[in-house]
Amino acid sequence: MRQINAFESPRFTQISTFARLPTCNGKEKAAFIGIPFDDGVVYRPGARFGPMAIRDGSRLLRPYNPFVDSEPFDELMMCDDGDVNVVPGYIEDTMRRIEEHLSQEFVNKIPLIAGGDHSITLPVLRALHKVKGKANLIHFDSHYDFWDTYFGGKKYTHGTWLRRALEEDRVNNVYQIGIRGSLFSKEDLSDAKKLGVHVFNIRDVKYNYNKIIQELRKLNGPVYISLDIDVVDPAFAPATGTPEVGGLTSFEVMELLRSLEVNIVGMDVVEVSPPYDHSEITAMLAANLIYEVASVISRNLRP
Ligand SMILES: [Mn+2]
Repeated sequence: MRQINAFESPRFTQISTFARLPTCNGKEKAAFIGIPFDDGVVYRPGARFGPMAIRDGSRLLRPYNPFVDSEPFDELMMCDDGDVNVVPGYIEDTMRRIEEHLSQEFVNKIPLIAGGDHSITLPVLRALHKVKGKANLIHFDSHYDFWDTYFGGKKYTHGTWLRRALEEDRVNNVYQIGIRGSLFSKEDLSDAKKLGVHVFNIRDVKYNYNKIIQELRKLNGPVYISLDIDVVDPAFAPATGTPEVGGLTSFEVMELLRSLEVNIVGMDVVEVSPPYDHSEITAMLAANLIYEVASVISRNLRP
């Protein structure tokens, strides 16, 4: 058993690592990594505290996932690789550090990342592209995140990372799931088409669930999952930067993840802002979503 034994050492004790797993020593197949940066936000701050809260929210995770029939911690020899050294207040310096750090991780590990705001995903995709070539992107979010600039030409925010990734040709097919909420204008809808992004909005998920599952199963080649916690309804995930009402339940997003029979090479859960949380609701959900994806990865890797 890789976790600290909960029958000997109570779950509220010991140094906080993800799921009370050991720190990494190099041989592992998957690693939890924190990227505690939130200077890309345009509304509520606080996602810099995401990795800390998600580690604490993961203390109840147990080794066996019965719904995926998987023991991800053992099968992936999962470990906690600490945090990227971000530079508060300096987004471009931070992006360089993230890219450098993740370029090492992607070589022989599957990174399971806790953000941070969504601006961190651009340098992660740059690293992934550099190491493994272009991957498909499954993007769970209530927002498109492909706006061009904010505040007078500022190119790097948590609402622009996807447009930058597309401009830089870092990704293959992009599927967005759970999109909803008010938009800046009707043109946002046509921009999705122009950019070649496949959009499944919240109604598609609620009314045509099986069609989405079938579409995603057709994805060939490596897949990166980027999950903004605001895809989940604020009733289930209140602690986030730009909440949108009328979203997925925590069960629905877990089932969507469990259904993915694709080659997942990495993932992130971003935009968890603990100062807005209550009773660890959002942090526990984020920890469980990382656990579900790890479970699915180990199931899919089995011959
Ligand atoms: Mn969002």
